[in-house]
Amino acid sequence: MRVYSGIQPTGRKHLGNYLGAIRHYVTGQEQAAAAGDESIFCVVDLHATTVAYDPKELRDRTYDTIAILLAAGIDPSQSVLYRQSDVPEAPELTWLLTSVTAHGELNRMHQFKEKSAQQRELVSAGLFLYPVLMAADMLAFRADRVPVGDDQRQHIELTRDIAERFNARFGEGQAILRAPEGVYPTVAARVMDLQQPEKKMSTSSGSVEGTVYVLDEPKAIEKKLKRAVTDSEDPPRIQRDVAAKPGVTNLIDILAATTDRTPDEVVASLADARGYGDLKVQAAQAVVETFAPLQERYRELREDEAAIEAALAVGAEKASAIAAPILADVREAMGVGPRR
Ligand code: AQP
Repeated sequence: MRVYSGIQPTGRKHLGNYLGAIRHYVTGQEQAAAAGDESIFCVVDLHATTVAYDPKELRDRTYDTIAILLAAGIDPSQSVLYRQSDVPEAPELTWLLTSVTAHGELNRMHQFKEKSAQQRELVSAGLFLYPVLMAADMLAFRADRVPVGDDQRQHIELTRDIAERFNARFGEGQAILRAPEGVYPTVAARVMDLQQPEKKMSTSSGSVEGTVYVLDEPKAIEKKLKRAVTDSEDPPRIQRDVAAKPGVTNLIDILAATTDRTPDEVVASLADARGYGDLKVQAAQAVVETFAPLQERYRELREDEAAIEAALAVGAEKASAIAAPILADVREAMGVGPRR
């Protein structure tokens, strides 16, 4: 049972990234190890080049993101942790998979529509092909389970379609590529922006005050959560209702996820609260406590870039060793390169 997931090297990862993905990487790492298999985590620096970015910053932001993953509990002796650009197999597979990916499918991707609208100077072909590179990442490793947030459902579905189409076109009855399963959190699969709770918390399009970063100071975290937009229902009602009470629902889910309780348990524990103040204070405290140990470890790990590079070199070697034979199967099936 192989677990795989990728994350962008934006450096400033937010609460949505943490609750929707990063903390489930650690659970996935344990599950894969228990099944005697690898879990594989990738910091996707090639994906980061598909929108306007600063080349002088990309390496540093990649180190930041790696240090956050290590601080959150990814253990390179148990998992494969690698930088996307260090391993050539998935980029090669991307090109090969374009032969079984429809232009129309890529045109319908929500993320492409949203991100292309944000680009001022150039909508790159890379942004259009982003989902194929993402599919290639998972398929180059024959991943079984992919822990991701709810916003990635369309990408996972496309990956499954590409794998199945590849097998039907080139497999001659064999499943050369494996269609992975998306694994979505049961709570906080889509953390919403604290100021605009009808929109997801986001790196590129969120509000500054509505986005809590993993590395935010405790005071900043408290301020953002205490100022979270709720609603003016009178009397105030602490209940989950995504459509009518998106802000309150988001806070309940954040508190539930950070205290390992169900949303129902959180609601029951606040039955006597008179306003939304208690909910906000408790959510702020729980987020601060969740991030405190991570932030401490991050500060130690981030300082040593040579150690990060050394860990990445090991990760790249392990990743290539897994992906190379899978790529050889793909090339053979497609008639590309010399006969085996
Ligand atoms: N709001 C969210 N709630 C739950 N999960 C989320 N994820 C992202 N936002 C939320 C999950 O985080 C993982 C990494 O996402 P990414 O690599 O796309 O990183 P990012 O670019 O920093 O994430 P954003 O904020 O989603 O960026 P924008 O909005 O700029 O594209 C993924 O598993 C994702 O599901």
